[in-house]
Amino acid sequence: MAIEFHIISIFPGMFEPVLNESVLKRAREKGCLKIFLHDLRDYAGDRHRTTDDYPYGGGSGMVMKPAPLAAAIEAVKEKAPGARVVMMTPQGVPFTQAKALEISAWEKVILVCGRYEGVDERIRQFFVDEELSIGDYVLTGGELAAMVVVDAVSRLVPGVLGCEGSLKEETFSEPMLEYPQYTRPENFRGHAVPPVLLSGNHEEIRKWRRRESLSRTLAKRPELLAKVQLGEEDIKMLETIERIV
Ligand code: 6GU
Repeated sequence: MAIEFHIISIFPGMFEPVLNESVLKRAREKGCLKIFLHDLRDYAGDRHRTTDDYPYGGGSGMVMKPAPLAAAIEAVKEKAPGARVVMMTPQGVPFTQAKALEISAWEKVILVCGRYEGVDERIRQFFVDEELSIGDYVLTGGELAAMVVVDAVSRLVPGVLGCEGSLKEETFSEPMLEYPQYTRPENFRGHAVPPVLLSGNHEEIRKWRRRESLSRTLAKRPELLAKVQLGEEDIKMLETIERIV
């Protein structure tokens, strides 16, 4: 399995330092992750390689011109037939783990990074399949958001992570927070590891971890619990957990 990302941006240089480290670097070397960067300025028609202009109707800020974006999307679509076009914008639908899983099954993705105060509405209407936001705050542009999407999606593509087992239990596949983890030493500056983890009793360890996940989720992200399919054991455990908030 492999996935191919095409990223359209006026700052293609932002991506390599991030996408050329660690897991993603190795995935690219192995060939299961392909990333192509496209400089939007290459599709500007003028000598100054202009990609923005003043808004009709006035107001502050600049708007990304439609022509360079349309030309870039069309050219990239020709190199990547069948690719879906995703625009990164704070107006998009929230990017979630479920969305990451959906995208990880696509073969080719074009990520368009918005900049300035906005993008000409006709691009959104006629050239983009969907819009994604990574959260309720405003970034100076879609570049960091696109990197978040590439990272979260890539690690779900078979072969990208060395150990596929680590995918199963993690946060948000079931929308619960993870239990606390410890490694050596057994006593760190006077603070001991919970004894159950040293007991060798796998059933007790499983129960302790489940209870910790439930209590953490209840304390920090109670709204997530509504989405979890709680079992009989979970409900019993929750009854013994005091609500902290
Ligand atoms: Cl995708 N773009 C920008 N500019 N700001 C954001 C965002 C995207 N997601 C959250 N904030």
